[in-house]
Amino acid sequence: MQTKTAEFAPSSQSEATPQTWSVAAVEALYKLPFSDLMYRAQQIHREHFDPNAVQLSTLLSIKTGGCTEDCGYCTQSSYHSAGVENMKILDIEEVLKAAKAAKNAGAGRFCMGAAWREPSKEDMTAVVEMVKEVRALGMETCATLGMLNDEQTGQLKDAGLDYYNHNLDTSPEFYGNIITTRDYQDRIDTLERVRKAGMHICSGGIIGMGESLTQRAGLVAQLANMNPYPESVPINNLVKVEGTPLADTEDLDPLDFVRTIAVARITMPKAFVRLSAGRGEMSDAVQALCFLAGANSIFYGDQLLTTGNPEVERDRALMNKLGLYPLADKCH
Ligand code: SAM
Ligand code: DTB
Ligand code: SF4
Repeated sequence: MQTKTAEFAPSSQSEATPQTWSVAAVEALYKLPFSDLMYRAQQIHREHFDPNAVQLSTLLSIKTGGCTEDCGYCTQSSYHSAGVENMKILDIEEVLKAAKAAKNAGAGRFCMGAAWREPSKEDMTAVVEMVKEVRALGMETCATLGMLNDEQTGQLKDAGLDYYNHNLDTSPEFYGNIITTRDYQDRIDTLERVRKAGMHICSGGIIGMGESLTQRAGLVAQLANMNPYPESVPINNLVKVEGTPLADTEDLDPLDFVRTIAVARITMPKAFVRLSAGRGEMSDAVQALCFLAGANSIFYGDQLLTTGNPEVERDRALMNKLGLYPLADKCH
């Protein structure tokens, strides 16, 4: 695939005058006529980015299952019975093999995920090695390992970690319906430590967990009001898995997902907005609407963490059909 360099990549968000978004203002965006919302999102997208360039991140679960947290959506929680085994951490060789394959397939960023509440000392030693070696392949690095303390953010920064993913997941008001083993402030504290250590933040949430429109707007407002807001904002559509408490949640109207992408684009103009989990269940037409709404990043690779993602071949075909190309952005 032809790649394109990041000539439209955003400059640091900290330069911009921070704008505060009330939940009501975000909700009002959601309620715009669909065409007006899309038009606004596209105008803003085109002001800051090449609208045809898409950032590609490949995910690898480096430690799967057996998690001590009770996140209601998650297959990896030991509170649920989604049939995911508690596995040990992958060897560095397996991680590098997957990273090389991702690079060869055209991914620019490699994201390592672990089913931990927080990493232990030994976990950190292994992850630091992985980050160094993946970065040495010339890829951007991202990790999502749960909560971090100051020492750990320092270790990851020194190892060369470019992005840390830690999602707010939902609004503060709805959070307690989904997770009880750690609170919203824990998440904000970790994100503040990541920022203080000088890494880029990847933070977003999940749509379609039974939240109200106001609560959905509440998540976007929380993200947009971070100062600076995250460089990368993954918007996940809940992947419903048998054995998790959210397995029987009512389906989200795909247009409400598209609206969320547009609202994220308008409120966080310079962020990479990632059309994340749930693409496997989306038609090409819905995905095309998401790109029109301002999504400019995807998870690329046949697997997310424990669930499937569209196959690389299908994504290549979709990108060709839409005239999209991978962004060869480098933040280091
Ligand atoms: N254990 C770490 C943590 O929770 O911070 C990192 C891995 S965790 C699986 C990363 C994120 O994946 C979650 O915060 C959530 O937003 C997303 N996620 C997990 N399961 C999902 C599902 N079934 N559908 C959509 N998103 C999901
Ligand atoms: C994010 O926001 N979504 C990714 C990544 N960050 C770590 C994870 C999606 C997980 C989907 C369910 C699974 O595969 O287990
Ligand atoms: Fe554990 Fe992360 Fe899954 Fe929550 S989302 S149960 S912390 S792996």
